[in-house]
Amino acid sequence: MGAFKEPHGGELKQLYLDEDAAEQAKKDAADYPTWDLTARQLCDIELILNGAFSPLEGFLGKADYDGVVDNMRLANGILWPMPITLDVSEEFAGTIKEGGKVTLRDAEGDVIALLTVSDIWTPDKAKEAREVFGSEDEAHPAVHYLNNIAGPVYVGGSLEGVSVPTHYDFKLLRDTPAELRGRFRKLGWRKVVAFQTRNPLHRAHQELTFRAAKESEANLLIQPVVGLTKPGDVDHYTRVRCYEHVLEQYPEQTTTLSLLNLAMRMAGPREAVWHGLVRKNYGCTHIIIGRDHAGPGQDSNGEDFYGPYDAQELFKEHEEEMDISMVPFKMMVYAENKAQYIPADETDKSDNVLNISGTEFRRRLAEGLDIPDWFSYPKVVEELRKSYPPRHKQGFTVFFTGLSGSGKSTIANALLVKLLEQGGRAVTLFDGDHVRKHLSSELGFSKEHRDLNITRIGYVASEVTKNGGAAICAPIAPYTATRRTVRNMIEAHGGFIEVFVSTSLEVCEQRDRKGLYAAARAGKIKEFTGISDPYEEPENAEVVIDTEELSPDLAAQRILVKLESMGFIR
Ligand code: PPS
Repeated sequence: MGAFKEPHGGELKQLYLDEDAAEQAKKDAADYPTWDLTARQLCDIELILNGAFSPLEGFLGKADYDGVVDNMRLANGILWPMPITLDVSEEFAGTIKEGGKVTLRDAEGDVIALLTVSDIWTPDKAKEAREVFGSEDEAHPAVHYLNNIAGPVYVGGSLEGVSVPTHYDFKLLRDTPAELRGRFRKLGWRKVVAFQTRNPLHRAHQELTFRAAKESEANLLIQPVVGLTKPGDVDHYTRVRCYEHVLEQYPEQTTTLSLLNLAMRMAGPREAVWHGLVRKNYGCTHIIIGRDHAGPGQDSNGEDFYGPYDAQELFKEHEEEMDISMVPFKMMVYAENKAQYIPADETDKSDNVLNISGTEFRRRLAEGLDIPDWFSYPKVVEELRKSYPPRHKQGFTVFFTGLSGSGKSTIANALLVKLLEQGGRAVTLFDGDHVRKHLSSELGFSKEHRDLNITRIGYVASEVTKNGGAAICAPIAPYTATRRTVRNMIEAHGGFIEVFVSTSLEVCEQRDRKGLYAAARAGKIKEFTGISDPYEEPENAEVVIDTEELSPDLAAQRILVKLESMGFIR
């Protein structure tokens, strides 16, 4: 396989207009309907325009899309496994026509490209899910995206690039295919093995990548994905700082690092072929394909979406045509008795093999426990510990929910004082009444307004949590779905402890400290929770408090014990 032949399907595409034409296009752009590109579309368009997705010249038209979905081929027969489509709303689709132009902008309103529309159609998403991702199960992140996030109409057409999408981070590490090919040429690298990753690298990865490069007598390109990866992955800022540390571990002049702004689909076998074609475009001659490459995890029945070697098999079938070689990924394990990493299939009975799984590694990070040097590099662990501090250094939100007069505020106040007494974190209380006065004064009690009120509280609490503080929220929050939304907002940044104050309606009404229940019964207050408006009881709250049994002091104490057992306070 020769290095640096032009990629499959012809030359490397470069779809940007020259400077004068781009200036003119920016002026013309105002005359066309505008579509604001989504985060995924921005990733896709960058790689179409810079040639990483050669031979694509735009978002797929209908014939190409059908071919790609049915048999991984464009209408002209060229291998291309992933539908790269521009999904839009029905409303927007109604404003455009085939043959017309569309202005594509980024979130700041900058014109990225002009699209000449070739096709507008409504795809069969269930078929796309089955054929491309092998399943209609929404536990697959790409199927979830297809069904719930992507617009219902696809628009195909060719692109004229106007401006390069802006990145403010890691500028020196971002390369176009032409730039990376140029670097390889300059360095005299005739054979290059690419390593694709969306995770931080530890010693085992360094060992396996270096071994793969050595065995192929090639140089090594670490090309991590920094576009969109699997939800829950380590953020790319942290990862890139880690990669830079790992780079120091390779012998000089052997290895280079370049970031790829790809939006992954986690499509296993098809994704592996796609990754191969992209790396070929970047000038690589080999790519490492591992066990369960780009795997999406498990489906709703707890079964793997793809077999562990499906990706390698599909790649092998098309390897010749793709003109890039697969280097199968070897599992490396640490043999303590030999004080070195060896391939798992070369160990023998006398070896004392050590391993720390991904889950165990995350547990140790969360609890601030030891991570041995044989597993990772101290500088990598330090970066990860800074971004993912142990729980006792993370922020958290205690979110009370319960009927009016159930005792939420009283317990919340007791908890506030106890946390302040302990010290160590800034504590902020968002009590229902206070929030209604300062944050949501214009809102009433319709479902829509209550949801808005709760998501506002959730947003502010998530900011407090993100910055390491403790937020205590005490609204009624009557709807399960809204509470779940808030949980998702906050759990991304720290702890979320839902406390259901389960005081019954009868008791709340008997107490009626503010006289609101009487007024509600008399019809003077409308939409009153429990009387004329619903309250959906939480089923999975971390703490349930029955105020008929527990004093506010003991209730607050119970929450502190929960926080302790979860590791947030010690
Ligand atoms: S919600 O549903 O979470 O947005 O409600 P919240 O922001 O917690 O506001 C509840 C407080 O507002 C007073 N109030 C009412 N509650 C429920 N329904 C109606 N219609 C209503 N009108 C006024 C009441 O005092 C609630 O305070 P708490 O502290 O819960 O008793």
